Amino acid sequence: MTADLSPIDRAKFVAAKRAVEYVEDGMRVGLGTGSTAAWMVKCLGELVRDEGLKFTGVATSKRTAELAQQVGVPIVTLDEARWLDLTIDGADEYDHNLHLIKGGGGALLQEKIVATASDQMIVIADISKQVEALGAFPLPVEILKFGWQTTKALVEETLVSLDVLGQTTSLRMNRDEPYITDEGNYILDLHLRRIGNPRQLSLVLNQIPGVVENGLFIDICDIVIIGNGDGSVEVR
Ligand code: ABF
Repeated sequence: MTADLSPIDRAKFVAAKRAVEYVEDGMRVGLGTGSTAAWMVKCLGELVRDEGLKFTGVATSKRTAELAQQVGVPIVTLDEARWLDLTIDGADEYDHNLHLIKGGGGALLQEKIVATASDQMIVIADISKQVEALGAFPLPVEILKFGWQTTKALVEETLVSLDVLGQTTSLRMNRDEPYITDEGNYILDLHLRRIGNPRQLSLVLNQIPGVVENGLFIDICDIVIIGNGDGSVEVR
């Protein structure tokens, strides 16, 4: 599975490989979305096949559910699982408080619901995701289609009132059409450069009617496992 990996893929793979060591028999495990999380799902598939690991997964996107099926990871819905022991997912940025920006892959809503329903959340990442302050990566905000332009204007007004740097927003596109999430919503990407107070911004954004959820994960992540291109791993 790992022959001829580029340094970046090796970094993602070794982080994923270390993270699956936390999965024990009988656990209910949230399965993240994205290229790093995909390595984790493949590693779990290997453990099921080669070592008879018995656990159930809850996918955070259609993509992840499909991959899990392909590699033989048993999946149930979150409603069937109700509460999870552990979620393993990627991130777009993490800071020294282990606050995150997620949602670059478009699955932030299910990712946040699943991570919040877990006793423990482990983020797997390469070192490029580590930042001094969140915000260089555009902050995804999932919004309803209904009245989306009004919601966008309200979000922009809110950013101005909070004096957040940058302040441009764009509707995420998929070729010539708006990007549609698994839940049938749109995504606004907020280009902010630096988020001084992520906790406040997250709370205020979620007060806006039309906003379904934002990509700031505050006090949700417990551990970050960082993979490096040379195959070494750090745990924070
Ligand atoms: C998911 O995948 C997202 O929340 C995040 O946007 C993205 C990270 O993707 P990758 O691992 O491909 O960089 O975890």
